Amino acid sequence: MTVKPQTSMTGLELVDRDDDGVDRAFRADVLAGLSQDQKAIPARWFYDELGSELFEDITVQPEYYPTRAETEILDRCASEFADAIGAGQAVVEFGSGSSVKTPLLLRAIQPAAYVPLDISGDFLRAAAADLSAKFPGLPVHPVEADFMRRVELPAEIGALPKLGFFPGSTIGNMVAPTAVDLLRNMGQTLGTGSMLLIGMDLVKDAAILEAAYDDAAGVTAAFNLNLAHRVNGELGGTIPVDQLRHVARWNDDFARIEMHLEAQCDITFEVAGQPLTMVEGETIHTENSHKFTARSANMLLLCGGWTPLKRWTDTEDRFSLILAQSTPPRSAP
Ligand code: AVI
Repeated sequence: MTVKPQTSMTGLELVDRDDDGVDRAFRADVLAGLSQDQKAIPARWFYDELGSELFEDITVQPEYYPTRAETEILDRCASEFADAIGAGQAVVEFGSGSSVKTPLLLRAIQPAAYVPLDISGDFLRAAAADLSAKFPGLPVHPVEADFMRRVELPAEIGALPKLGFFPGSTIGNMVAPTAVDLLRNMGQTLGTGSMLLIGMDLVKDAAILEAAYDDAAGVTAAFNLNLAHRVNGELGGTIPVDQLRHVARWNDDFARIEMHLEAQCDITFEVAGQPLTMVEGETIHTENSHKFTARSANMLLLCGGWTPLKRWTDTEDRFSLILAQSTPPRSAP
């Protein structure tokens, strides 16, 4: 089974294809992105089957600490999660939780129901079956939906208190307006007074961050370059992929790691019949991974309608999990 990060920024299952079988949204995003001054392709297109497998490989690379750090928090602080959250919650996971993280949380807090939300029905069914097998008495209600929008939750959990779970720091892959929209939609999906447990990666030394996104084994490079291969394979592209190189660099002004594909010489190519050029050193921007401080994380949550309640970090202070509560809308300070 392929694994993808817990987000709807991943491969879409309900694909709108033209008569030649081309994914219209992929083509539109790529052509629009490559016609900008700073060429760009949205990160959601990383996750075809190979991209999802490469992402899974990234998470076990020695330099890529976020998955291990977040898992350590969930494991080490289980009793604190139980105290802060309490039993009897309907846990609504944004993205289907096939990873080890979800069982750690469910074991810690003894929920009344589990609702995985995912746009990909296959992932959803696999994750739901996996969780049902691990927690035999727990009602599991999978919902196939794009959680970037407001989602109607199953009637069976209507009366239960709700805890949203959004691990992985996928929120960091969004620019601020998109992240705020998502947080607001999560609040509408779960209801005022609900809680959210969200993973957010922390600002740290640039060298550690750049290594995490440019591992020595070259897995992240392969993940990034796979996007160009995907454009060639699916959109009739002629990008000379061997003349692109993976670049991961820390942008201090925006507190984010940026991934780019950089032309190593002047190149010309076509995508979907469109002629394109890149001069040596020019890049295609493929991903942002924002990193947070305690304050910037709180500010983002507040902008999205969530009041931070409690924060946990791993023993090396690399990654945070924040518990927040959906705040009633207010018109005055
Ligand atoms: C999915 N997301 C949280 C990963 C991250 O760390 O930003 C995606 C990733 N890109 C390269 N490595 C990992």
